[in-house]
Amino acid sequence: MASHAEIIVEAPCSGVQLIRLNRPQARNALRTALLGEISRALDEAEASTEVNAVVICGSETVFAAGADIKEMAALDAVGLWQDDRPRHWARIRAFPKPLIGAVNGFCLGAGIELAMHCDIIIAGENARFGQPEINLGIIPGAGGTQRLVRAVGKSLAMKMILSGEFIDARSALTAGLVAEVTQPELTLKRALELAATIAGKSPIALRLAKEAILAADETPLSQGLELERKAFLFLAASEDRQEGINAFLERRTPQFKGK
Ligand code: CO8
Repeated sequence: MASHAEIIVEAPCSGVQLIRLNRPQARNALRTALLGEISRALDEAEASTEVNAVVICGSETVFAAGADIKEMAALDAVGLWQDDRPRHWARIRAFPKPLIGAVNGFCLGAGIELAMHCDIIIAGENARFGQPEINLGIIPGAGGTQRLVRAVGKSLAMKMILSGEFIDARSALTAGLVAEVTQPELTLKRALELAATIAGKSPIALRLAKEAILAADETPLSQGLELERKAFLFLAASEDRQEGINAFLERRTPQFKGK
């Protein structure tokens, strides 16, 4: 694994790669260098046959406090236009393996946008989600206006983005932004457990399932159903499908190979 200054990339365990955001002095503010490190870690995770799922976490009290306001303040419109950030976000978005966010504490601005790039969010009771950009005279810039409305609906997304008010973990659960709420000390453990369960499934089926679910945001129902059908048929040619069915019939645990 390559060395990273602002994230900690742990050795894969049970098919799961853990990426810890590690910039505590700035509350894990996602400056461009940090986003670049996430992007490179995902390149490595994508290429590794040992990794079948990835978990991203922050600390016990902060997932990420947003973009780095000091860094962004120094950029004018041309600087922002030439910025590498959109490329890093696109990389995170295109990561084909399951990506799980373990969120404790503040998850704000670009932080909630990073969490929403995850396929599943597990939140601690102490999680606080917000898009406070309006307080800076700006709006979300890494997909917040689009992903939040899809995650929580129009009224709550409007309230959060127009007022800058935060919501707590329970409200995030009720709204559908997160999948589960746990005690803060168990958030990472639960995310890793869930990731290990997922990592034990067929890598090809996981990849196609993720692709089909994400396509739901981009396509009309008829096209989405067509995509699902094609993916379903494609899987009929995989060894993993045969292994899954055989294992069920033989009452044993399947050994998926991603073939
Ligand atoms: N960017 C840069 N530095 C930050 C950020 C941030 N987003 N958040 C915290 N820090 C720094 C603080 O400046 C402080 O540094 P220093 O010790 O050198 O003064 C250090 O982290 C600790 O911060 P606090 O003392 O505020 O820590 P608390 O634990 O009391 O509070 C909070 C934690 C609630 C997370 C608080 O720090 C906070 O409100 N942060 C900002 C949240 C925010 O507004 N996020 C949205 C950012 S905007 C965004 O994501 C989109 C693009 C932004 C472009 C801006 C162009 C002008």
